[in-house]
Amino acid sequence: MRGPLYWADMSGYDFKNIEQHWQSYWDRHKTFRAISPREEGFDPEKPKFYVLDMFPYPSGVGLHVGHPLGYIATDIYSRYKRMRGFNVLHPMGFDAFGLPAEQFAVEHGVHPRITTEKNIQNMVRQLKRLGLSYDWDRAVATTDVEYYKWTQWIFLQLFNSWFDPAENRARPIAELVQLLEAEELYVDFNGELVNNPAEGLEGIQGDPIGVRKWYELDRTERQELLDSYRLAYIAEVPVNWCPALGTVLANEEVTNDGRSERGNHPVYQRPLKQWMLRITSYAERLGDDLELVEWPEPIKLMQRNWIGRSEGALVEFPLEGDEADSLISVFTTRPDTLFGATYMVLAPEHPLVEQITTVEQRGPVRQYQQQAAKRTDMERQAEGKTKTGVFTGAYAINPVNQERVPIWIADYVLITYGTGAIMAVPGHDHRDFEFAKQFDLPIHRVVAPSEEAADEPLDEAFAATGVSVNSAHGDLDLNGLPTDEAKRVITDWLEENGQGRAKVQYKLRDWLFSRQRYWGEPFPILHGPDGEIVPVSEDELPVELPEMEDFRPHGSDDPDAPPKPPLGRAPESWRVVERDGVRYERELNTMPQWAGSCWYYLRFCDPRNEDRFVDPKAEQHWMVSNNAKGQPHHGGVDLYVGGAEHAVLHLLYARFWHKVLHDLGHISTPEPFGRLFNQGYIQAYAYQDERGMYVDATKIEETDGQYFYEGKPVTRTLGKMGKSLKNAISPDEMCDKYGCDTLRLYEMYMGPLEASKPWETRDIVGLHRFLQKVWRNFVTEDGNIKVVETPADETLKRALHRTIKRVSDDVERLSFNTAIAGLIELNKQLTPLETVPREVAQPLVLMLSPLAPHIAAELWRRMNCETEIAHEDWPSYDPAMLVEDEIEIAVQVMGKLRARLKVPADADEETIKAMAMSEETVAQQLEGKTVRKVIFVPKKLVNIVAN
Ligand code: ANZ
Repeated sequence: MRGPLYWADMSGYDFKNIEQHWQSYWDRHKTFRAISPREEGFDPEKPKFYVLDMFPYPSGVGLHVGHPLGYIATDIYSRYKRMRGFNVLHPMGFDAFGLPAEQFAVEHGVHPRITTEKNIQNMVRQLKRLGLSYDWDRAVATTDVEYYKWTQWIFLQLFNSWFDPAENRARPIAELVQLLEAEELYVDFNGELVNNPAEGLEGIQGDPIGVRKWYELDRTERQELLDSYRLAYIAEVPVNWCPALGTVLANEEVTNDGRSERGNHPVYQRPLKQWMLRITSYAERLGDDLELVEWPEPIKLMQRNWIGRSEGALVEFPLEGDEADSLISVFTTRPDTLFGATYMVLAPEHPLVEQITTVEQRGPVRQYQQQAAKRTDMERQAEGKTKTGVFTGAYAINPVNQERVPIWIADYVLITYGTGAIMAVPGHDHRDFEFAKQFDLPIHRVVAPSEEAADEPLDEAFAATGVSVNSAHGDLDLNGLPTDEAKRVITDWLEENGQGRAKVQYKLRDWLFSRQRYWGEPFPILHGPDGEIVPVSEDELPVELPEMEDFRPHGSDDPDAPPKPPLGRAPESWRVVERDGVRYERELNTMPQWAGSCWYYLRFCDPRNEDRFVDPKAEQHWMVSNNAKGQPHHGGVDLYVGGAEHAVLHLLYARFWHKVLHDLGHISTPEPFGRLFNQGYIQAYAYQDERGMYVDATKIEETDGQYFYEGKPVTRTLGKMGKSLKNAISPDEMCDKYGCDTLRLYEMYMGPLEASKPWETRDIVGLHRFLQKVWRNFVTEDGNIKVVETPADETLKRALHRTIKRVSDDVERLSFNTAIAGLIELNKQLTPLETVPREVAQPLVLMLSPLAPHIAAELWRRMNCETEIAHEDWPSYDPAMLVEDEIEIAVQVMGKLRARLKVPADADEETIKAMAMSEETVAQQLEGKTVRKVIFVPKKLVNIVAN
């Protein structure tokens, strides 16, 4: 592997040429190629390690120094794992469909593919300049036709599957047909599947008598039945419709005051026919399987809250005097409070409203419904808002005591949750209490801290648990039972009396999966003349986006105008497909941006496969991992690093697709990401002038602690780095000035990886000096290497072994700031020496190489090492050399003792500070905070000031 040495600029550390040389060397030699099974050079003995970054959206502005924080960290870890003998997969790609590219294209009249490709090129250039050890041969963009062909294929898998509740997994829809044909399953009159004809008689909805068999259904009924069970289906659902943008928006894309995040246009709630994915079938498994993965607790909690599991009961309230025996079904988490239900509330959109409202109440009810339609769910549920509502004139009967309860409609009840109706218990629910006060409805106490307090008046809702009181009628007596017990007793009673049953309810909604956009994956779906939905067959994939001149969504001022997706204007040759003389129209919506990122980590295992989305051998090699005990762990990617902003959507959607593919036997693991790590943010000072406008942070002058812009005073605040605060710093600029090895070290040295921390360009110099010192310790002024074969003295040897132990431990737990501190310390010990003993020089350069790979590769070669340093073994230490004096240091955060730290007696201030900050409990305290100041009392104390 010995090539020509690079001899430029003998006088000093010539980072520019060194970095250029090694980057092009790695490119040419494909040094970081990951080798899959069936590929030449594959070594089955080598364990694999899969390190993944959340791939970026290729935006036109390129990267700022905040973006690569996580990329640098994963790169260090990947390089380290390679040196530890792993076959490392470390790929990169681009999440390239989506609104910004399309918006840019519309504004500048360029095709989104052209802008996207240009942006990708620029990002690749920027990433390569950071010396990141990606296997670039595996790069994919979600917009590549060869990639989205398989996104469409996965969509077909979803379309052709149903979720079998009996087995709690997805199965091919053909198996549902078989079960129906074999009469192992029947359909009841609610369209629900039952496996025993008698069950149809017992539906708690009351009405069905008997069931229907498959052969009794006509063609359309069969089609409808199957469609209603597919994991991908079309439904009319209330959506955020933005006529001005001509598209449906996700909740996250709508502001609190009901306007579009982009462009600030009005957004209306309206029912529209949309593609949906049945993620709700997986609610239980998505919640339970969080146990299987090693993720930060706050992210698991956010996913659990998003899934929103509630245990409770469905209770049926009969309508008073209703011959048709209609029932109002409610979901409650507190069935024990049933005796305190003094009224009911239906969501204004509830289908029963129309039927039950009395003639006198029709006017006000209708008016209220119109008013409610204008509000978003968020507004409707806002705390502290005065409760509003209207009486329908109708009554229901409380099933436990036969009392009449008035039925109201009110917008604090949402149609999208539970059954869209509630039993109101004002004595024990805050919202119901406010409502009852507002409208003078009775408030009863049915729960008390103790039985003695049964008749204590209620000044506010008593929402806590306690014992049931005032809750007996006929054979049912809950009095004196603690809340949990009362819930059980009443639920059993309801079930026995056919008035209800236990129910687990989830907040999770099915995933709205279509967008009225051009720049997305087309659906592989055709619509027949009589509304029939036909999938495109696999061998006809991909369905390519048609070339179009005008791909703009056509907006409208009229909120009732139907959506007109841009693909509706595609040439007829694309839109219309003829088969056996029948004309089919292609689906005109496209998939949302989340689709492509749901499975890219699988494609990286086998990115050029033309016959399958991933080869099973490659998938098994890269995705099946062993834990410390040698058993396969449950997630495939061994380390996934990205921002916490993806806590729910991307991570939940990807888990869902993964589980479906797993159920259908296409992949091996139940979870996609075994270990997740969230890096913090890089913040930067931002400056505002008197008018509050942000001014260019690079043009600020400081005098006596005051900040000036063009001579005028400005105020300084700390904010997320970016274009909007005018405080972005480009990595290109830092690479030009100091080199990317310096930039990499600085970003890692700023603090623990998970903490957010402010960028200080003047501090980067410190790390640059460190590398210059390393260079001077190894290379003479006239370019000769100072490494010699003479042995090191005892003290230096001990220092080396201590450093190896420490840096290995630190890198293993992603604590790169302390690892760097360790190397700085070791390098200091070399400074007074004329020459460096090889037995110290080599391990030092090896340890430096994941962190600052270019200078390390250069020194390695100058030391006459013939091997590729990237594939060298990580140095090991001799435990006998570690015995040493240690002292204990107290670590405080904001003056509060958080840890006691054992540090080497001779550790310097910087090292101790860095160790203190990365200590586990301290790091936890610092999470999400910014370190303002670190006070150091030698041999005693570190106190960290952060907020
Ligand atoms: C009676 C009751 C008594 C309730 C009590 C609470 C306390 P979570 O935990 O979020 O699942 N609810 C049910 N469906 C609703 C809807 N569509 N819109 C608004 N509120 C709804 O909350 C479940 C509780 O929220 C249910 O239990 C119901 O009020 C209300 F002392 O029923 B409860």
